[in-house]
Amino acid sequence: MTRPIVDLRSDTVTRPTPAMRRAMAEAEVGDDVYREDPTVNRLEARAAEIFEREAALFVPSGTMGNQAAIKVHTDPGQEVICEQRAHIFNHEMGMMAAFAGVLPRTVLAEDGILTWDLIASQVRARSDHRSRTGLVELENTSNLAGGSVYPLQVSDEICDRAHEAGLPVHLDGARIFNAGVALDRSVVDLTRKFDSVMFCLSKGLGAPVGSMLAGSKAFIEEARLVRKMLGGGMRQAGVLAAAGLVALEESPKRLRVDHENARFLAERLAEMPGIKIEPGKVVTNILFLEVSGTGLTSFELSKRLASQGVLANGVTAANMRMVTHYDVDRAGCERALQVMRGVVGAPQKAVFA
Ligand code: TLP
Repeated sequence: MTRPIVDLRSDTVTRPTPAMRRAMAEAEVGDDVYREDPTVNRLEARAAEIFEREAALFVPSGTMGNQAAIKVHTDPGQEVICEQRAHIFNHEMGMMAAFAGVLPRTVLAEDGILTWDLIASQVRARSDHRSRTGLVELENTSNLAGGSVYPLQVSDEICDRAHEAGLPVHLDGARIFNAGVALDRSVVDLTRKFDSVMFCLSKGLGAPVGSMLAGSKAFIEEARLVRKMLGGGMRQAGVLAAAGLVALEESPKRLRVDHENARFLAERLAEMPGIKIEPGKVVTNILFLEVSGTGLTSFELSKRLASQGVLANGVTAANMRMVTHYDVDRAGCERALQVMRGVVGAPQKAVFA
């Protein structure tokens, strides 16, 4: 009998739940470019309500949401201050330069968590010689820093001080509901001071497609135009929005399970030969392992795990990422650990065979 795959590559791999599929089949639809899709309209209104914002916009992906926000907030030639591991800088295909014509000014921060002190020294005012700062961007949770979470007073202070300096602040909140669960705070508390917020329906919340951008009415009207420029006017998108509505109502309350599973994995991986991880730092659903002590690169390790039905991606040669989500239960985690033990515990001869 073949065993089911344990897919720890990302929480993007979640498939729609039966409730989502039912809602999709029954969705009322219309043409969303004419603003006539009732299900999209409901999703946008509900997202705005949950985040206590004037308006929200359904976009096909987190990348489009972030890039539309950058385009609306900035002018060409300006700089965007973000953490060195930010998704907008590393994983959005250079789009801030290609589309908005802006430069990233990156700052390395411990655990991916910027502070106002780190940002302040990078802010460039109007000058005859230098490009000017147009935007500050934070990511919560910070994906490439291992799902770390901004303490509320730190992100609040950044927003307050950036605003005093005349700068807008955008939040890449792809996993903001995970941050909310980790801090036991509402997403409103975590996001109220940001000028705009992007969050994903298609990650831990489990919807098949889509992200939301939330902000003021004026901001969202501009972002709607940018979405259209990017080819993101989706017509009868109610079939997707229907799954998003289910995700928004049902999924946040179960993210705690993903966090417990991530900590469960981290604690046991930490005991394996050649693997380094600090379980105490695993506070949401993402874990990074340092694997060089195993004698394998993360890419080789990844191949060996895959051959036994466990999927996890190498990020750098020394680092591997695992992400827990709705489609991986505790038994799946146990199976992943068992396979990992078999691979890293194998004698060197077999390892390099
Ligand atoms: N992240 C993906 C990959 O692109 C790395 C993943 O598997 O984690 N912001 C953050 C913080 C993200 O992690 C992602 C996706 C996005 C934005 C973009 O979302 P999509 O994939 O919907 O464009």
